[in-house]
Amino acid sequence: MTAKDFTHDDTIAAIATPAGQGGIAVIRISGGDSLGVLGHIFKTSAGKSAADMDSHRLYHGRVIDYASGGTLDMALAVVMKSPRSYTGEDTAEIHSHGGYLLPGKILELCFKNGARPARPGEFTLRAFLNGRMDLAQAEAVADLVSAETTECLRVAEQQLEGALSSIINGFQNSVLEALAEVEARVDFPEEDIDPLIKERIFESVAALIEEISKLISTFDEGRVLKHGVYTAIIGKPNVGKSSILNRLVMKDRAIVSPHPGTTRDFIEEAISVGGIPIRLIDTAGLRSARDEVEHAGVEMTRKKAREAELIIAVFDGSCELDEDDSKVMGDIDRSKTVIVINKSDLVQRLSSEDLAFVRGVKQVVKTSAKTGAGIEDLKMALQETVLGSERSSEGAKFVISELRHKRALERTSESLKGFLSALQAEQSPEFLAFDLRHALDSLGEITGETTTEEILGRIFSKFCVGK
Ligand SMILES: Nc1nc2c(ncn2[C@@H]2O[C@H](COP(=O)(O)OP(=O)(O)OP(=O)(O)O)[C@@H](O)[C@H]2O)c(=O)[nH]1
Ligand SMILES: [Mg+2]
Repeated sequence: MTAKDFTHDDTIAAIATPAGQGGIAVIRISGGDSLGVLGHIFKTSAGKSAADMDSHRLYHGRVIDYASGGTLDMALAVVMKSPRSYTGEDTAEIHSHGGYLLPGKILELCFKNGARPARPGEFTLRAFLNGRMDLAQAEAVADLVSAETTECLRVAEQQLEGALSSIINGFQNSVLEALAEVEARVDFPEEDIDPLIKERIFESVAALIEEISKLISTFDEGRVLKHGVYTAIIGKPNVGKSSILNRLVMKDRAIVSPHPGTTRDFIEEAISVGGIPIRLIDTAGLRSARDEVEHAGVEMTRKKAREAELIIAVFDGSCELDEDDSKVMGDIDRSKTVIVINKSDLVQRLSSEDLAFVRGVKQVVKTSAKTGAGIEDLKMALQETVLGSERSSEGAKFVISELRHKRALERTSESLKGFLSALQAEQSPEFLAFDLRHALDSLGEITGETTTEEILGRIFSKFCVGK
C-alpha cells in the first residue's frame, strides 16, 4: 500500500458475501458519494430515490441499469448515513439475489456510476481511520471471519469488543501516571525525587512489567488457537495410522488395507479438539526401506515428523515390539509426543512397559481404531500435550494471538525495565521520561495510535475484499 491508499475521500464498492449460489448477496458501497451511486441504480417500490431514503431503514425496490433501461433485480437496499455506519462514512448496501453472475453485474453498475473497486480490508481500514474502532479491534474482524473453531471465535469476539484495547489502555494509564510524576520534576532537575514517591513509582511500574509479562505468556495458547497445531501420525507400516486418522476425523478419509505400505502420500485433515484446531497429517509407514522409492518416502515422513508441533506415534498392541518399532521415534522431541498402542481389541502382546525405552513421553493411550475405544482419551491426551494439564483459561481468559502484539508488549517491557534501572541510578528526569514515552509508543502500536502506514498496509492486505 502507498500513502494514497490511506486517503479516503472517494467512494468504494465491493461484494461483501462469498461468491457462488446463495439466497442473497450484499453489495456494499462506502464514501461521500454512496447515496449518489445508489441513486443512479436503485429505486424503491414507492418510487423514492436514495437521497430520500431514511437512514438505517430497509427498502424494497429495483436495481436498474438505466443505460440499457432494464431491471437487473428486485432487491432490498439500505443507506446508513455518516457517522452511524461501519466505516463512519455514508454507506449503502444492496441485498440482491445471490449467484455467480448477478451480484457482479450490480457491482459493475456501481463502478459505472462513480464507485471504484474496494481493496482488501478497505471498509475496515476506513472504520479504523475514521475512529470507529482501534487497530486491535480491526484485526479482530479478520480473525472473526477466519475463525475455524469456537475457541478462536471466542478470542476474536473478545478482542472485537475491546477486551485487548481496554487492557492496553489500562497499561497506558499506569505509564502516564509515572510520566506525570517524572515530568513534574523536569523543571527542577537539581531536586531529587521524594523517596516515598520514588518508591511508589518503582512499585507500580514493576507491577506493570509483571502484568505485561503475564499477557505475553498467553501468546503460545493464542497462536495455537489461531493457527492450529501441525500434527504428524507416525509409526511402522500396518499399525493403524490411517485407521486412527479416519476415526479422529469421523470419515473414511485415508485408504486402509491389511497390506503394509498402503499410505504413500501425505493426507491432511483438520479437526477441533477442545476448541484447538489440530491439523492431522497421515504419513507413510516407517521401516527399513526396501527400495529407493520407499527410502524417499521414509525420509519425507521423517522430515514431516521433525517439522510437526505434535506427534502421534502409533504401535500395534497385538504384536511384539520389533526393530522397525524401536526406530520410529528417531530424534523426535518426546515432550511433544503422544504414544498410541492401537488394536486394543485383539490379544495384547505389547504393554506400556515395553515402550519404556521411549523416555520423556508423558502420554500413552490405548485405542482400537476398529471399535473406536480410546479415541476420546487420545483427544484428551492431544489437548493436554498442547496446552499442558493445568490449562487455566476455563474458557474465559483473554489471550493474545498476534505476533505483532507480542513484539510490541516485549518492547514496552524493555523500555519499562530501562526506566526502572534509570530510576535506581538517579538519572535525570528527562532521561526517565524518555523510557516511559518509548513504552507508551510501543503500547500505542497495538491500538494503532502510533502505527506506521507500512504496518497498516501489511495488516489490511490480509483481509478479504468487501470486509
Ligand atoms: N483389529 C484391529 N485392526 C485394526 C485396527 N486398526 C487398524 N486395523 C487394521 O490394520 C490394517 C492396517 O491399517 P491401516 O490403518 O491401513 O494402517 P497404517 O498404519 O495406515 O498402514 P500403512 O499405511 O501401510 O503404513 C487394516 O487391515 C486395518 O483394518 C484396530 O484397532 N484393530
Ligand atoms: Mg496408512
